[in-house]
Amino acid sequence: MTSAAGPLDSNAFYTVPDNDQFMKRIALIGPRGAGKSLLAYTFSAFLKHRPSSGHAVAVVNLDPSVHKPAYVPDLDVRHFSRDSDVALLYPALFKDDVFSDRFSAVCQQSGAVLLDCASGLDWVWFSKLPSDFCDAAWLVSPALASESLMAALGEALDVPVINVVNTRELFATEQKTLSPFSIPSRSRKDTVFVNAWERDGFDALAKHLGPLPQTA
Ligand SMILES: Nc1nc2c(ncn2[C@@H]2O[C@H](COP(=O)(O)OP(=O)(O)OP(=O)(O)O)[C@@H](O)[C@H]2O)c(=O)[nH]1
Ligand SMILES: [Mg+2]
Repeated sequence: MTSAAGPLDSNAFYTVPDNDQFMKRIALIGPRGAGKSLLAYTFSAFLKHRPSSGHAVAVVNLDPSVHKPAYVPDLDVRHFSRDSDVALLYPALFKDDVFSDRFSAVCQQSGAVLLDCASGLDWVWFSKLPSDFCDAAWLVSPALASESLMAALGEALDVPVINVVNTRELFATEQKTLSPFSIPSRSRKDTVFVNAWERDGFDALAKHLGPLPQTA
């Protein structure tokens, strides 16, 4: 993806979902403790119980280091490897025929698939999730991500990226101000505020999946 745009046109590097396409496979990425796994659990439960969802929801654990996930994964990276260096693990995993087959089977049986990724963002640049494994990425973070970070993630992952701001209530105002993520974003189209614990903001988040495909 190339662009002659300058820094003020960072939106050119990533595409915000415009809700005309159903985003089925969502990678939850972000810093340690931002609430990716809790969100995977509570948001998948929310979708499952929402009458209009109409489809099963699956959660794939892609965190090899997790001891005891809050949910029962439909597919679990720990059955393939416990190598915590995901920059090395992910490229091998996505080339693994057994994993690929099981992932495809989970996707076929599910309306939405949440991929609960390992913490940190460094691996994104060294071993991006192949875009044939995910349709969009949700950056779960305790404060607003900067335009430049969003642009960099969109460019690296080559899928639409939105910022899901979670655990915000856990941080003091001073910390929010000092956070490197707190540069105000010009565009709010790509930002959703949730509380994974209280299950707040989930209706707005579900809209970012786009309209459900029509079933025959
Ligand atoms: N109060 C509150 N606690 C939260 C929220 N989201 C997550 N937590 C808590 O924050 C802690 C970390 O949440 P996780 O879901 O494990 O975070 P994670 O991003 O998966 O963390 P890693 O897997 O280590 O990267 C847990 O104790 C959660 O219960 C939230 O919205 N509000
Ligand atoms: Mg986690």
